[in-house]
Amino acid sequence: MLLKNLNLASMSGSYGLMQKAAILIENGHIKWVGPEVDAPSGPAVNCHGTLVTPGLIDCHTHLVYGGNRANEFEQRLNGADYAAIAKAGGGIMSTVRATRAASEENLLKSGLKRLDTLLAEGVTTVEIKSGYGLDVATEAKMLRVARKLEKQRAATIKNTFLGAHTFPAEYKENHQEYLNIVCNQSLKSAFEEGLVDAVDAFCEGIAFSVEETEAVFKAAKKLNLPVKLHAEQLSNLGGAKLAAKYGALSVDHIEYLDLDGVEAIQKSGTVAVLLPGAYYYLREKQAPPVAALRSRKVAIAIATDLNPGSSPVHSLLSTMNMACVLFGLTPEEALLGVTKNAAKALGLADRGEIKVGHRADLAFWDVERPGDLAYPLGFNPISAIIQNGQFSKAFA
Ligand code: DI6
Ligand code: FE
Repeated sequence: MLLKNLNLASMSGSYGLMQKAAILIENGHIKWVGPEVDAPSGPAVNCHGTLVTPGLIDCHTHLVYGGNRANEFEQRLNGADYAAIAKAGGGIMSTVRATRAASEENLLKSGLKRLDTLLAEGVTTVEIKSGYGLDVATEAKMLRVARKLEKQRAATIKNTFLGAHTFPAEYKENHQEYLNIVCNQSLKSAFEEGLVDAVDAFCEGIAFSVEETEAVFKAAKKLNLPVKLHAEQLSNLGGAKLAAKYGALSVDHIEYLDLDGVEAIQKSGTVAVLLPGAYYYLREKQAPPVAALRSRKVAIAIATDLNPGSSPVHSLLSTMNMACVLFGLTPEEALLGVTKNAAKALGLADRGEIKVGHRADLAFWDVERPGDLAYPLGFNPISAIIQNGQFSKAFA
């Protein structure tokens, strides 16, 4: 398939702009890209001068879960705080109870609705974490649902095991026992079922300590799985430094990351994933250290963190806007954060830019310039979508 009359933003390095560009797709991959005048001959799809970017990548979501936490949203606005709700048995544990009780069929149905909302904005790759099961069977159930979601849509889904999301009520007083279950049972059996692409943990006062997180990372490394970490979201425990030591793909949240932490992830080539949705919903005051990340040239990605508690955000475009307004990212950094750098955060070398050899995952937009994508809130300028070389949404 040859596409002509494109306003290209390849996202190679920076926007990588080219007017009157053409793209040749073969076997789901980009075979050729360049000025239209140099394009191979043959019948072509006229793209009417629309802007084309790589398909967007949401590299951090928890979109498979049961129940909802609208009540906690209301409680917080009546003065309760996120950590206090969690300590009282709500928070993550509340979603754990609902997810354990939900059938696979219901999780699939509600997950599909959320996934489709993301995909409608030109998202073509989504990461989904477990972590609302916290027992062997339910962790596997969540990841199985994520694999089924991938079968039902042309999008790529990457599964992340998050058995170390928090200590379930039944092991609150016996961390060691739960760690044994995570490392030697849950992770192992989900891995053997082919359900795990990476391993994550929540390193925080209300969840796993640095030492406990390290035990999970060791178990991941034994299985040759890449790691990532929810780090320094509510406080600075030094989780990012540990993640860097284990060559983590990404450290996520990082509002409380200090300069030592920035330097550690710079050395390890770990991506800094910013989650402005959680910052916004929790009405957090401390913003992540964007200036330090920038000056050290750490790759910055952004993601929805779609989850029922701290970030019921179902829009990656809105997340780009929030990263700009709340964290001061430039629109260009925001777009790199959902393309090239988000691919890196998932360890995917075959997407995130429009270049030869990459997957033909493309989003077409009714906007003049790529910077316009981060500008509105609640408006979706998508025009067409190509997923793995095929139109999943055609030009109107
Ligand atoms: N941080 C988050 O933002 C999610 N998990 C985590 O460790 C959401 C957790 C939740 O409140 O359900
Ligand atoms: Fe998260």
